[in-house]
Amino acid sequence: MLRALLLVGLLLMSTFSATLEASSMALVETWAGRFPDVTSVGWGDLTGDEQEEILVAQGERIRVLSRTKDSLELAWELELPGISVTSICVAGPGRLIVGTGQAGTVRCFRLVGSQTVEVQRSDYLWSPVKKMLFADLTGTGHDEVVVLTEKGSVHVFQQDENGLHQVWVSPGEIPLQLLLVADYDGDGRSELVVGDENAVEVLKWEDGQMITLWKNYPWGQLTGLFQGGDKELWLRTGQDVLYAYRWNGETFVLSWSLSDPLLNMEAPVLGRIDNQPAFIGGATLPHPGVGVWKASKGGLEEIWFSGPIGVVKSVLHLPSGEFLVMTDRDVVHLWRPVPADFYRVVFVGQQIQLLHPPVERRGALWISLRDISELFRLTMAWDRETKSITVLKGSLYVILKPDTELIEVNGQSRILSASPFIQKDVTYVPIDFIRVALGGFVDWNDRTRTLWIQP
Ligand SMILES: [Ca+2]
Ligand SMILES: [Ca+2]
Repeated sequence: MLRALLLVGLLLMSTFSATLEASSMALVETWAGRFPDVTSVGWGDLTGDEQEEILVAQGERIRVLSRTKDSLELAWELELPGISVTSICVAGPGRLIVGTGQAGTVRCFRLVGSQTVEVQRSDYLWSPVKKMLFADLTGTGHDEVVVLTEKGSVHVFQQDENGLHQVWVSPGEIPLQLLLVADYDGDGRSELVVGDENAVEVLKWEDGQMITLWKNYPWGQLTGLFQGGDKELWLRTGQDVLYAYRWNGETFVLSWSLSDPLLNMEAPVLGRIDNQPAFIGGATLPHPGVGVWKASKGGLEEIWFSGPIGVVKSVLHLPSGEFLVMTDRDVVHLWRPVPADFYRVVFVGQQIQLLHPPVERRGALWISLRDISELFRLTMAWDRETKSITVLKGSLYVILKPDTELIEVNGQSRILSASPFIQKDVTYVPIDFIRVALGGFVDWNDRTRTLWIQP
C-alpha cells in the first residue's frame, strides 16, 4: 500500500516538477531466454578461459550458455538422466557440482567433451537441496561444499578422490532457512552463518568441530542474512527492520539498524551500486519486477525498477557486476548496471545519436523537440506572448505549450500522456508526441533501453 502511495507521489512529482532528480543508474537487459520448467540457474568458468558461463537447469538437462560480444549463446547441453537438478555450482574448469531434488544428493561431474561423467556423490540427505555454496571452512586450502536442504538441515562436505565426506551436519532441532559464508575474523577461513526463523548463529571450525562464535535472537522473524561491507553482518526481519552487526575482533556488536517498508523485497542479493551497498531483488508492486534499492543508515532508496517481468525467484550477482534473474515465467534475464542516461535510439532501422539525451522518469520517456524536429524535418516557431510552440510540416500544424498535456493538431485538441517541459532551455515532449502529433511510430523498451522511431 505504502509502495503504491509512493509511486503515485512520484508520478505526481514527475508531472509537476521538471527538475525532479533523476536516479543515478539503471539496469539494462542484455539477454533473456525462455526455459520451460527452469529449476535453477548458476554460473562459473567451466571451460577454463577465465570467462564465466551461465548454466540453466531444467530438471534432467543443463544448458550451458557462453558469452558472445554482447549477448549469450547456447554452447552445449548436458543430460543427467534420472536426476532432477535443484542447484548448480561450478567447482573449476570441467567440474560441475549439482544438488538434486527428491531424496537429495550432491553429485560431482567431470565434463569429457560434451558428456558428463559422475566422479563423486554424497549419501542421501533425505530432502531436496535448496542452496549450495563453496567455502574453505576448515582451512585445508580446498573449498568445502555447504548445502542447505528444503527441510532445513545444513551439511558440510569435504571432497577427495573417493567421494564427498560429510564433516558436519546441523543438529536439526529447528529447521534452518538461511545460509551465508564469510571470513569475519580474517584468518583466511570462512565462518558459517546460519539462520532459522528466530536466531542467527555464526559458526567456526575448530579442532575438527563447529563451535558457536556468536548467537543472537533479533526481534521479529529473520528473513535474510547478508554480508554488508567486509566485517558487517546484516540481518533482515519480516517486520521490515535491518540490523547491521559489526565484528569488533572478538564478537559482533550492533552498529546501526533501520526500519523501512521497502525492505520487503523478494530473493534479494546485496551488491554495490555507485560504490554504495544496494539490494537487488524482486517486488510485486506496482507490478512484478526486479528493482534496485540503495541501502544506508538513513533508509532504503529505490533507484530503479523494471517493467513487469514476473515474480523474481532468484537473483545471482556475477563477478562482472551483472545480475542473473530467474522469474516465475520461466524466463532467465541478464541485467547490467548502466548510467541512468544510457539509451539507444533506432531511427528507420539505424542506430543514431540524439543531440540531447532523452529524459526518463520512472518508465516514461521524454525526447527533445529539437531532435524530433531534425528527424522529422519540422519547422518550429516560438510565440513569446502565448508561450506556445508551433510545429509545421507541410499542411500539418501542431501547437503545444510547456506544462500542459493538451496540444492542438490541425485545430483539433489532443492529449499527450504527460506534459512537455523546458529544462536548461531545451523543450522536451513525451515520446507519444511522435504518434499523437506527427502520426509516426514510436516505442520505448525500458528493458533494453532502446527507443524505436519510424516516421
Ligand atoms: Ca569459460
Ligand atoms: Ca574466519
